Amino acid sequence: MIKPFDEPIYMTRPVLPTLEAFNARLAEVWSARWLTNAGEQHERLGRAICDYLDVPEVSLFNNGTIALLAAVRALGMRGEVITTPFTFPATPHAISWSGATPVFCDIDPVTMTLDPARVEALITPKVTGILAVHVYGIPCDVVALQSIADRHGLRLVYDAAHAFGTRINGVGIGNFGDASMFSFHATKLFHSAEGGALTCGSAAVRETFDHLKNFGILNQEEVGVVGINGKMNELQAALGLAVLDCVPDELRCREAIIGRYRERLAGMAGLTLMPELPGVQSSCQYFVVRIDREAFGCSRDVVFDRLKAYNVLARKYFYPLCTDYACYRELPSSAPGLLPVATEIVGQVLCLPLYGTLPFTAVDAIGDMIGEIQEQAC
Ligand code: T4K
Repeated sequence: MIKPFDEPIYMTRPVLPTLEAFNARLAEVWSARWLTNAGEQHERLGRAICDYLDVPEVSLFNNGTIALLAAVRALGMRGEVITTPFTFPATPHAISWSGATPVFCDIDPVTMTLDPARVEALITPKVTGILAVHVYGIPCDVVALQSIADRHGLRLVYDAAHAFGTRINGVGIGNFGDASMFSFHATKLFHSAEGGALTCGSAAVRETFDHLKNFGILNQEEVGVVGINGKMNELQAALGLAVLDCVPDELRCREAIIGRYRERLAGMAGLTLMPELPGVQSSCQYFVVRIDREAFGCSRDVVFDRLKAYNVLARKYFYPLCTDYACYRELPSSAPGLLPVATEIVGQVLCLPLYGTLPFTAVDAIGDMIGEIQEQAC
């Protein structure tokens, strides 16, 4: 048996700038004596994110979930909102916290994102919008979804939590739909420990996001709407600026690691590697594989448990489906019979360790371990 790793190999590790680089930014915060409420670091990070994502407008937030909530409210997505069950709980929660009801829709068998044909079949007069997720950073069918939204007069918001830096034919992913949400959580390629952003094409819409995240305050004597505190503070923004400097190197390392996984795992029976779509530049946020129990020889859950015995802490993102949570199980759209593709895929997915400092030797060993698990299963 291959020797287990001495230390746990986590699915991800945060990108960390040098302490010196972070301290230099902190020194600026200290000398300005300005800690939150649209300070200098916040403004600089906002401009840098606009440049990096190639979007006209950005509003920074304290985390991605509050950003999503603000987008749903600002864009008036009431009644019912069509979304995917194959995502992190924050996606349907943002709909529910806004007082709307999620309508779960099945996914495409290759991209694992919302299936546009299924979306269209679910539209009723109660539906006001679509909240689609670029799951694992794999882009949704943005053309088909936009056409559906236009034909039915629906809002279209993207949860792009995993898609920082994804491009479709050179176009930044934050340019599609009415708005896109990015998460800057510690586990993301780009992060500010906690944080998030909304991008959009219109300055007027961005202003509504800015008001909503600042209690709805219009000026010192007027509050226009029921807002919330969703502001990113100066410490988060300072960390974000320092991390952003590290992103190009991190991306190069992750691309090389993904290439190595692909070489090592290619052709293994019953294993489907994350799809590579033509014209798409990947965010390299996750490296997900699908394990077909029959063809591979054992189930995803067995591979997960055996990898753990080797000290490899892979993750079953995004198992279970949101429709299996107690808070959504009773919705009519949660019936598993309506979600055959998502129900099959959720039992197959496994995210393997992916972060810039993961050595090739570890990638090779993880490949050998998966091979050994298969040999033992057959
Ligand atoms: N929409 C989607 C589609 C999302 O995936 C998310 C968040 C959101 C919306 C909401 O965005 P935020 O409000 O979070 O900005 C993590 C993250 O907390 C969450 O941000 C993320 N998605 C989700 C997919 O993953 P957990 O509970 O699975 O993370 P945790 O603590 O188990 O950490 C995962 C791995 O990272 C571990 O193997 C260890 C490593 N790790 C983690 C942390 C926090 C570190 O090495 N250092 C760290 O500081 O949720």
